[in-house]
Amino acid sequence: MRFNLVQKILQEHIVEGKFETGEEVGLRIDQTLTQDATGTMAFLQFEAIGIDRVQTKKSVSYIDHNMLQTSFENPDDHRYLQSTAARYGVYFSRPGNGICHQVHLERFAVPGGTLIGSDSHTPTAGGMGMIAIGAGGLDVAVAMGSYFLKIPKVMKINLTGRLQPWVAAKDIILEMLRRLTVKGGVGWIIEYGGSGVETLTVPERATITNMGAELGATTSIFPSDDQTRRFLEAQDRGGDWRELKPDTDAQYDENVEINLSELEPLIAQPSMPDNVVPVSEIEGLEVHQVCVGSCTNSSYMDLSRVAAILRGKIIHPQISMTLSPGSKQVFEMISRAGELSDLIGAGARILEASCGPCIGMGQAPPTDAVTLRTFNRNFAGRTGTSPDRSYLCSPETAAAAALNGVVTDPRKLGDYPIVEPPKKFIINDNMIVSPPEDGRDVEILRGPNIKPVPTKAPMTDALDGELLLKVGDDITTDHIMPAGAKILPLRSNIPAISEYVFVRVDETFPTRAKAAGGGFIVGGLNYGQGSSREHAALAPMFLGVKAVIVKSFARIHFANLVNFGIIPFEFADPDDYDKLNQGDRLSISGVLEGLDKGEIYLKNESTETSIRIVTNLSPRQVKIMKAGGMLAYTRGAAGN
Ligand code: MIC
Ligand code: SF4
Repeated sequence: MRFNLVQKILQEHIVEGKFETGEEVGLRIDQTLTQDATGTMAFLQFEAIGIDRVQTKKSVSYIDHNMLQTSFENPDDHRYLQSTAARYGVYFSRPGNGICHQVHLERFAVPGGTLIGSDSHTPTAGGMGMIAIGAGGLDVAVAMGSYFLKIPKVMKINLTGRLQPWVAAKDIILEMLRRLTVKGGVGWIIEYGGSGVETLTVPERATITNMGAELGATTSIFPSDDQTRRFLEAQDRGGDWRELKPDTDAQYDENVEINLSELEPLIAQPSMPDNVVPVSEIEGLEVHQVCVGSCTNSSYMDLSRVAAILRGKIIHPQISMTLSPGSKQVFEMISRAGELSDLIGAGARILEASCGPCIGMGQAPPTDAVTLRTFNRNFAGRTGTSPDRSYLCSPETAAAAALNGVVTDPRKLGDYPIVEPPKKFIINDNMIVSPPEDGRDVEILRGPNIKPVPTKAPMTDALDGELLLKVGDDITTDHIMPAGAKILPLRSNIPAISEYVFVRVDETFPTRAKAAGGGFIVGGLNYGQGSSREHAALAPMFLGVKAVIVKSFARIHFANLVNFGIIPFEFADPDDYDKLNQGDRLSISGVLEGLDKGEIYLKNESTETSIRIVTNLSPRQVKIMKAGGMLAYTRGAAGN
């Protein structure tokens, strides 16, 4: 048998089940990561499950999202997370140390390992040859023991040729989004191969695997080769290297060809990452803000190149440009190399090493302004301004616009600055706190905004209620549970955050849902794409949402709905979507048997019609649904 890379790593980690595409298997998880916006909930649930210490080789708790401290909530969460890390045997990355994915790539990711993270961009570590998967906080809490995954199909992307000057790794993934769309990766793991791979450094590969999340892919992965060895040696981690490649003639479920030499600078237009066109097509568009950073493009090489482009020049007077380094290591490196001075000299506004503007933690653009961002998501309203005009591009394209005040094909800037990968990074892990050998005496510090996790009663055999909201295709978790500086501090307080469910779609939703005593939601294709935030399931559950009926689901949100006892139904016939209207009275009887059979009839009492709806649940997920969610199920299984 000839195996591809994904199959090799998964097989090494299977602890339960049969290795077959579509089968659910239990995997041994080597590492986990959590971040502060999802981490408080993950650790509250970890506490509720009642495990004494994490069972992974390494778990890391990062503070990088909720960095604005306009009141006590965020700093209280940081303190809670520092204390839970010490209590349960988890490494703690202090605020200021950087964005989880960048720091994890630098200091923790290991070729051939498995990583589950409570953030959808966890696949960034796939650039290091890891199987790295984003999941909801509760799944990560449980994964600190074990994790279940349906074996996805594997798509091979064969890269040939070499990127031309001013064309970047970001353009490769934008090209993938242009071709495959935000739904194209659902149900797939994407494995990169071909002669073009060896021309890409690990941080460049990480830009690509990071944004595989926008394709909806379960994860993306590169082989571990000499580039990987050089990166690890430069990080003083040469001992973590191991060569990993697919067998010759390994089989894939689909093959895609990309010739790197033929790519040109690309840009995603508002408000979807797959709305991609060549930069040259929209040249001359006036720009008002440029933001460089985020877990997609904040490596040392990225910032160093931007500094080289801006050196000795001044940012266009109409533009406000921000720059957020991905990590303390990156920050220190650009500082010692003098590149920070170049950036400051050119007028860039330097922010701390964190997610910052990417998640709407400040730097909202002005009304009607065009903002160019090196980030991965431009979903409507995510900038903090609504409506917004947010574009996604490479650091090179962002820097060109920053100088000219209009969208500019960076190839017009002249000589491409050569930036060599560092032979040695500055290594200083003094912002990573190791847990004590025995944390049982550590006191867990809780602020007043940290409320217990709401739970749900076991599933009942009959459900009825109002169709509270009907939405279309590609609804993101940013639509369902918006983020931003105002709402994010409520992540550890479900009653409070539930007041914001769907407000960007319909501000009356929370009030109506509560008045109706809960009900149903109907949606189109790829429902729940985007982030891993389980709040997009937990808060609707708190408002009484019983089932979501859609044409298709995004992977992580589907799992989160299961975890919180909301039934994820799909239309057997997608045309039946048109037979349901907001405000209709719906009912389902024989739910428990329906869950076993995977199909059931939904009665529309208002029109007196019935339609067939189906579930795509594994036998384990059926048990979770019946128990009322994962917490109840796990506690039951552990006898707690
Ligand atoms: C995002 O980019 O949307 C986030 C914020 O990082 C989320 C996690 C969250 O909502 O806390 C993600 O990508 O999973
Ligand atoms: Fe942070 Fe943005 Fe990356 Fe999410 S996408 S982890 S908010 S930098």
